[in-house]
Amino acid sequence: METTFVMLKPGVLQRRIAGEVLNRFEKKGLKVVALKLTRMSLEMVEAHYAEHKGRDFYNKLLEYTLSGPVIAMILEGEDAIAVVRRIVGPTNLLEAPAGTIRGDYAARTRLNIVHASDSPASAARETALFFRPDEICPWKDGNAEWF
Ligand code: 3AN
Repeated sequence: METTFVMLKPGVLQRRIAGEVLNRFEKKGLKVVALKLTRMSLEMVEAHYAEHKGRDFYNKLLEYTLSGPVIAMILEGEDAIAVVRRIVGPTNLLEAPAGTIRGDYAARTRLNIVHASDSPASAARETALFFRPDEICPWKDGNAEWF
């Protein structure tokens, strides 16, 4: 089992599609083990997007991420990091196929709806940035004995 970090960007609440986006992950069978609606601080956003500092889209990305509340979550499942990235779809708008979240909901690469960790190291770092250990709530899956 693996956990991954996902953040629904401010446009998701603006467009009232939070339930639909979360539903994509739940329907796949991923377990939500932590979930919160929160506003990121400037320090958090800078830490979260540190690898993009200096890129031409960096300032707008920061402003957009700070423009309203985000929904942060931790999802658990077998190969959760890769599975979630496949459900989310590629970063580039033109490469995101229909059927992925970005392919279905994003009209701009910068406003591409959802962030999902791309490696175990970033999942651990992003999880720690958003959640205290006592905010993570593991629960028993009734089907687990058949996995
Ligand atoms: P991903 O979110 O797929 O892991 P990253 O980490 O490369 O992609 O990019 C972080 C965020 O920066 C993206 N979600 C997107 O909002 C924005 N972004 C990335 N590349 C571009 C780009 N070429 N033009 C505009 N915005 C971008």
